[in-house]
Amino acid sequence: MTRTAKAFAPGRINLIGEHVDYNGGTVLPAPLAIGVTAELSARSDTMIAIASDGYDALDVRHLGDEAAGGWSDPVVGALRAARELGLIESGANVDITALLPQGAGLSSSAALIIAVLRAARALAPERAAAQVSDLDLAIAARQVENNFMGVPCGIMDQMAVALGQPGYAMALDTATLGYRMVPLPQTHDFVAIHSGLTRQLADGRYGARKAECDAAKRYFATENLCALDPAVIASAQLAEAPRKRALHCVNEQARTLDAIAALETGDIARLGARMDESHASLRDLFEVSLEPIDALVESAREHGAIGARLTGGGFGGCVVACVESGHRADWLSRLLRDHPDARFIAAIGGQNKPGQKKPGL
Ligand code: GAF
Repeated sequence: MTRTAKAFAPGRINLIGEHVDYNGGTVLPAPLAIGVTAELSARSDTMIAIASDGYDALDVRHLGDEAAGGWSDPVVGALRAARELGLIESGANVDITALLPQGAGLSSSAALIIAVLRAARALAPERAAAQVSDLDLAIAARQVENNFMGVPCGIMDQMAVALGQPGYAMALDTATLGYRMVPLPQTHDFVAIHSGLTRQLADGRYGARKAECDAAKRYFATENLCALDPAVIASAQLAEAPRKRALHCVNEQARTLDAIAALETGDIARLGARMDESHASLRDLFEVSLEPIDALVESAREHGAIGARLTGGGFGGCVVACVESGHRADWLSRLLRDHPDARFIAAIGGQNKPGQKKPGL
């Protein structure tokens, strides 16, 4: 009988710390309950047969294939990585169930890669599987995106997807990969709302921002833009774009550290203020927002969110809003009434904590 293994990997929202994970900074992502499930069965040849309901497609590839620029690249890349990690020797039949929208800024690509890697690990002989930790999977998944798919992303998404825990945000120092789990508040939810605008990390705009940050790194001779002194950036003889990106990084780092402290001490108003400032900086200094997203964020606040911002890479996708749990349903219906193109995707924290008994039950 052919052995099969099934594994799940969640999407994530990032509460704060945007575009700093490839610039030496700290981020605060949290896993969602929705994500991607991969079912794998080993084949004796080197073919990869991929079926996917969520992406509504079938594809046949080869383990030796290079990236083709299509939806199945993450699967091929993940299986090539699984072979390098000693988890598989040949091809596989792969069945993907994806409940995560693509191009929404919720790490659908990292979730797909990690789900396939986890399934490959579950299928592997015990001795081989024991050699591969969740951290190894996160690092391998980033390499798949960077080196196989050609997406120059940082490490936040893969770490959050591979190591995140339901009910917690992950305060992650992307320079050292040190992290600690910070419980989400019982009183508030973080809600992901899709703006209705889809974007792709591979479309060049993310890469352009990365290149501008690299120019700033070269100018200041540092790998860590987040540790620079803002006064030094302000007085630098640097082109406007790299200067603005570097300034965003320094300020975002300070905001993120303050937001983590606020979350840890239950100061939700302060956390919300940092989220608002983060959005303004993504709009004005990092320039990855779009007018309809600014309007959605603005409206989320007007309807009572404690804080709201773009989440993920930008140029479309989702906003995350922090809302009092008891007011969420009402807040959501008013927001969606004003923004017919927007839609609710997921909420975490407060009353949604897995395993948490509802009051009165
Ligand atoms: C995308 C990338 F994949 C992440 O690495 C990160 O840079 C994020 O955009 C922006 O913070 O999700």
